[in-house]
Formats: sequence, C-alpha cells, structure tokens
Amino acid sequence: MSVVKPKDLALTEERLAPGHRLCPGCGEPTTVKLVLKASDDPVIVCSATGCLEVSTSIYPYTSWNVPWIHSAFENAAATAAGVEAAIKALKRKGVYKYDKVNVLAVAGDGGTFDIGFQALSGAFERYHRIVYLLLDNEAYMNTGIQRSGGTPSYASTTTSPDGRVIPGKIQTKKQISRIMVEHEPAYVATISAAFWQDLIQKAKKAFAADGPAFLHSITPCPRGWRHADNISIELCRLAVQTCIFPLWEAEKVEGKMVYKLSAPSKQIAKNPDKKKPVVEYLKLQGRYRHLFKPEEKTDLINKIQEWVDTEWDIILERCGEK
Ligand SMILES: Cc1ncc(C[n+]2csc(CCOP(=O)(O)OP(=O)(O)O)c2C)c(N)n1
Ligand code: SF4
Repeated sequence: MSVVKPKDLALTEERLAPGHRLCPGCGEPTTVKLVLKASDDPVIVCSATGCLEVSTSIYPYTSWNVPWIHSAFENAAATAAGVEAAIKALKRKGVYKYDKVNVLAVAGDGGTFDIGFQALSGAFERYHRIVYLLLDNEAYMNTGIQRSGGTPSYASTTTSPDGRVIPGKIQTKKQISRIMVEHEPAYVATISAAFWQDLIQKAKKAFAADGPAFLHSITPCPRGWRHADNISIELCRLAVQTCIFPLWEAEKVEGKMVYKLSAPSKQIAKNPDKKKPVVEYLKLQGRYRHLFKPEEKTDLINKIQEWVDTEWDIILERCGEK
C-alpha cells in the first residue's frame, strides 16, 4: 500500500468535527479521526455508549460528519452487523446507490473486553464484513474510572483502589486481540496514534478486508491514567517502545491466521537494546503513583516487567521472530 503523507491527510475531510466535549488530551478523537481518514468510501459509524458517544452527540448538536448510530453499551457489534446485513438486502433489491460502504463499530474497553464481548464474538463468528475499533483506555472512564478486563495489573481505579488491601488491580490484562485472532476473522491489528502511518495502513487494510476486521488502539485518558494532557501521544509511543503494547497484525492467508510484527516493534525485535524498561511508561502516570511513593515498590514493578516480557515473547513467537 502506498505511503500516506501528512499533506494528503490534511486535505481529506474531517469526519469527526472539532468542538466535541471530549477532555483535552483524550486519545479517543485522534484515533477515530485517523481511522476514518483511511476510508475513501462512505462510512457508517455504530458507537457504543462510552466517552466518545456521549461527548460527541449532545442534543441538539452532533460532531459526526458521517451517518452515525448510537448503540447500547453492550451491542455495538450487533448493531454494525445489522447495518451490514441491511445494506446487503437493499443491494439485492437493487435500491442501494453505493457500491461500497464501510461499517465501523466503535467501543471502549468496558464495551469490548467485558459487556459487549458476546455481541462482538457473535458478529465475528457470523463473518459480517464490519470493522470493529476498540478504543482501549483501560477502564470504564465515562462512569468514573472503574476497572475493566482491559485494565493492566496494579493500575489504581475506583473499583481497584490502591491501599492497605490491594496495590491496584491484582489481575492481569485480558489479551483481547489474540482472542479475536482465534475467531479467525479476515484481519486483526494493534494500533497506536504515535505511529500514525502504521495506523492508517492498518485501517486501510481493515476497510478493504473481505470479512470482519478488528483494530485495537491504545488510547490514553488523562483523567483516568492521571497524566498531563500534553503527553498522550508520548504515552502512545512509550507503550510501543516498552513493548507493553506491541504493534502487530494478523491476516487470514489461505484459511490460516498469519501474524506479522509491525515496523516500530520489529525494530525492537531486531535490536533488543532498544526495548525501554516499562518503568519509563509507568512513572508518567498517576494511576501507578503508589508504585513509586512513599517508597519504590521494586517487587511490583518487576512483576509488571516480567508480564511485559512474557507477553512480548508470545508475540515474537507468533510472528515468527523467535
Ligand atoms: C448495560 C449498561 N450498563 C452500564 C451502563 C453505564 N455505562 C455507560 S458508559 C459506561 C462505561 C464505558 O466504559 P468503556 O466502554 O471502557 O468506554 P470509555 O468511557 O472508557 O471510553 C458504563 C458502565 C450502560 N450504559 N449500560
Ligand atoms: S474521561 Fe478519559 S476517555 Fe473520557 S473524554 Fe476524558 S480523557 Fe477521554
């Protein structure tokens, strides 16, 4: 696929308009804007309840320059599947004027890892041609920072608060993207707004796929992660550089899912010295403050590093880099 230049992006239509009510520094609008720019065809967006949905659709205003449908929290994928099926039926009857329309479901980690998972799994098993974009800010942010299946270990949330009883969430993060690969869809990829060229190429592939596609975005939330709102993109970059969020894709080739490491992570695989310690990522976020104050909890930080190393090894193995 041809390389996209910043100028090309600047010239394309903004499908999510400025003036929405998402917080300053929120990672959600940046990711959504970039993904929508990857489609030259019309897009219909199905948005699950969450920060993006409530902040862009406050009556009587809308931030969406595309057809947009609100879904319940638990069923963005089912809504998207219904839209895709309706388009097919209208085409069959010869009353649909577009050749190709893309259907994009968007949901947070709460709406994906947990409550919307059955709708997502069902839509992928039925092989609807939809693109599902997961905005993973690693907690239920819209309702006040509750832990989700996507919250990583030792992050402090309102339902996994650090204190005398626990040091933040005690379970590990569910590996949702690898679970989605096991559905054997057309395409799965992880994306980070700091590596926007990679993001755009993957979103293009997702829209071109002949079946369900899943895009998993690491999406900083200054409010829930408790970081300065001007370092969101820096955190998107560090997540990749520390390998806590490696960039990879998996495509169905002759009926088999083939994993491939993406360039920013491949560079680290080839030069392991470039892998930054995860502590560099953790120390910028207040949700991990208890790991550093009043004294540094080296044992817990080491456990996070061990988890990162194990998961990175799994990805390297799947991508044939080991
Ligand atoms: C069935 C149901 N349960 C609970 C809620 C309340 N609710 C609305 S948004 C939300 C959290 C959304 O979290 P997430 O999906 O992670 O998205 P974020 O706001 O973090 O972007 C919850 C619990 C709801 N709308 N519907
Ligand atoms: S609470 Fe977090 S996810 Fe929600 S709008 Fe604010 S920064 Fe974005």
